Amino acid sequence: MPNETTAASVAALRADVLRHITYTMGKDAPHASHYDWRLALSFALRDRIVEPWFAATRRTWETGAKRVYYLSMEFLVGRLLEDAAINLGLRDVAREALAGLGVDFATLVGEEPDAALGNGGLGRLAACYMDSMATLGCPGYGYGIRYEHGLFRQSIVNGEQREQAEDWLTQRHPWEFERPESAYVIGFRGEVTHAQGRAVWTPAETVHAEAHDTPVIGWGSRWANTLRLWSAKPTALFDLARFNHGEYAAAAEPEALARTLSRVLYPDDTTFAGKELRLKQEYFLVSAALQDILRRHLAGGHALSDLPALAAIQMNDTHPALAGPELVRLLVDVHGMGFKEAISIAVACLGYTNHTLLPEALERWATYLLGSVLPRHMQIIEEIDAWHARQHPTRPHWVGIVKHHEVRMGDLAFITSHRVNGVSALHSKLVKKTLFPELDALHPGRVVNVTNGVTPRRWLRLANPTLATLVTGSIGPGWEADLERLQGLEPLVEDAGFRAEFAAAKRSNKIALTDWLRQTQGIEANPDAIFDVQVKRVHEYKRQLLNILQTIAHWQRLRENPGSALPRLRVFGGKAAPGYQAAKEIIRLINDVAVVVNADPKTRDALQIVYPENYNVSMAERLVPAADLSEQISTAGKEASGTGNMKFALNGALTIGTLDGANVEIREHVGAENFFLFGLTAAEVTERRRDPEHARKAILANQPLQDVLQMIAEGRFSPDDPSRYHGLVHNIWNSDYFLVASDFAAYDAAQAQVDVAFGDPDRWWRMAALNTARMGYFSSDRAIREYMTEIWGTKSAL
Ligand code: NBG
Repeated sequence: MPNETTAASVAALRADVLRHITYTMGKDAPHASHYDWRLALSFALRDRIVEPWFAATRRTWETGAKRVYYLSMEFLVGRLLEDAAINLGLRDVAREALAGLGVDFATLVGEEPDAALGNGGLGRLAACYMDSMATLGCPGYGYGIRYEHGLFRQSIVNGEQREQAEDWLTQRHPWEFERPESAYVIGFRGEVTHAQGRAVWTPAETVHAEAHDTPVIGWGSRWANTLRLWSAKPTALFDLARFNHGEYAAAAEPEALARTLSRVLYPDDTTFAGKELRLKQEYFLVSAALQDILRRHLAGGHALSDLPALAAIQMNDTHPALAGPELVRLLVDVHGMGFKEAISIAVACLGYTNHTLLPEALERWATYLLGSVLPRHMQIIEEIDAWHARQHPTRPHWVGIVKHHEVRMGDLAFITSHRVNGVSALHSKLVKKTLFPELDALHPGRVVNVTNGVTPRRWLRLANPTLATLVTGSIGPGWEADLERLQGLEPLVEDAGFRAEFAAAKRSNKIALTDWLRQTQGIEANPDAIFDVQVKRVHEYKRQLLNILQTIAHWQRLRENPGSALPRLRVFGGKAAPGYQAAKEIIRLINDVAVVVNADPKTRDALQIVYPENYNVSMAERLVPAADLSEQISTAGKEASGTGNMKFALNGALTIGTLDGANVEIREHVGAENFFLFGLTAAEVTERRRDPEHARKAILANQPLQDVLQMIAEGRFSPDDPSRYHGLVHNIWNSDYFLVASDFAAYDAAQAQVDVAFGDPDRWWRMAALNTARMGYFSSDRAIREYMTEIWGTKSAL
């Protein structure tokens, strides 16, 4: 690490913080608030990022290195202050510098709002990948939208989710640089005419996309890349004539219209929101990004035919799938290239990552909508479709992009990319077999797998300083950028002293969580209980329902036989999409059950349920280090990968899980004996669904489950409204698409195994430490290296 904590570095940072208090915040130090100090510190750290950032940019220009452009509608970065301090090697320096001024570093860190520009795994993955690209010296840009309102704030009122607008930008955001000079015109609607053999699109509406750049510094400050987020601005300022006529609201209309484009993040990533505004947002991002990419390429004096040698463009799911048609449009209509050359350049540049098999999440736009919002793109999409059809005359007739008056964005992304990847081994196999079997057969080798990863800087070093210190003390520094080194812990696992230290680190994290629960939830939790955590978006396929049903069965057994199980704290957290009623009902059920169970004097010491509201990245940073047990219990074949599963296992939690997504590979790496496996496999799930009686049979075969459903149906957890959950219970008996009933018995048995293992501390801590030691593979650095060699064809510029 650079930047030792020396008296000189502390004094220098302190002086810079004071300078920013005075000249940036305009405050006299004795009157500065926490807010002032946090911003001043952020500016002082940002100053230290600027030099390496410039150096990286200069080096990329000088060496003519290929750049990666990561297009994503979501970047779930969370807080940035501590992350920047850690990657700069200045966390301790900052703490000391502030302490000398009578300011507490941790307090400032805790007051930073989360940048919640994403929904869940897909957006957080993009943020981890930005960190790894910067750490590996892979020259690159993240392109996204600077939403004024990120993911909604969740509160739980009488057990129910309420949504409030999120307002991270009401405070000054110190990490970004506004670039009013980097603005592009983005068009919508209008008409297409032809002149001199070329199509001329005259949009009826236009907005400006204005860039905001946030430097992303890598570990050890050796490289920095740019996260460039676009915000929408009107092309025409407000209408002075109308204003002068007293039409004040109408005068401001163009501005309001434009701004809606970057106003809100769509709060759903698992269903396809067929909204015109969403389509416009997607095109807004894609067009701004591609205009910027071509401008940079041409500024370097390169021929357009050289674009694939210098630019790799990755589409994060289908949301930016208009990148293919937009690139073709710019090359053909603006730069006069022939269609065939343009499409082959597009395919050579583009890659597509698929993140879901759920059919309801695959984007499809009605042709009349796409054709009216983007008339020229509709023509180009049809041209691409015809070109592809000509190349594959023997293809099955149902293969194609435009079918049944819809544009299928998955097929578009596939056809316009040279590589398509899934995000875990199982998922990639299913992408080939079930999602795109025909396209896979036409393009053998195009579909590859890159199993997801998470950044060890944030998810171990930052979030879990106690364990990070133990790791460094045991195997030396450097694992943060070379996570496979964690293997060095393996021999230590046999050492009782090491295991005791490992357990002590976990215990101190659990105590910290207990303190937080006391302060925020008013709950007195027992730090010696098993901390059993399920945090993620709430969705039927993720089966929070299975968890709460088993919790009720467990509670019943405890009532009959107190002392029959070890104490447990069951933590749930996560948001449901506002329009997703079934998921909201599950949240309510969990909270209703919590009220009854937590009030039971018979079981209070042995079982507690908590649902802290507004789960986000910074809450994950508290929960992950404190968990003993990680719940990864989706219906097999539904979770593309999961990344929470990786964070928990890396921090020494054991997984209870199905053979789904990356669970499969996690289990292979940590060892089957260190993983609580249960449930049907993906193939068995498909098979079981063929029996229309599957749920009924499973329920009738399992008395505890039958009792649980009976209690819920009778209103035991909703005495004020006994029929509240009739629909839910009816649905489990009669359809149960996600096979909660069929997996219940196996899950219940696996939970009993957890108790057995936790009751044997030697065994448990050996298992837990082996999880940490064997998770090196799941670093996002490994994943990004695979993207660089298998998909992007780029090299480190370090
Ligand atoms: C999510 C999957 C997760 C996966 C992340 C990141 C979407 C559409 N998909 O299983 O559900 O870990 O993507 O790949 O958000």
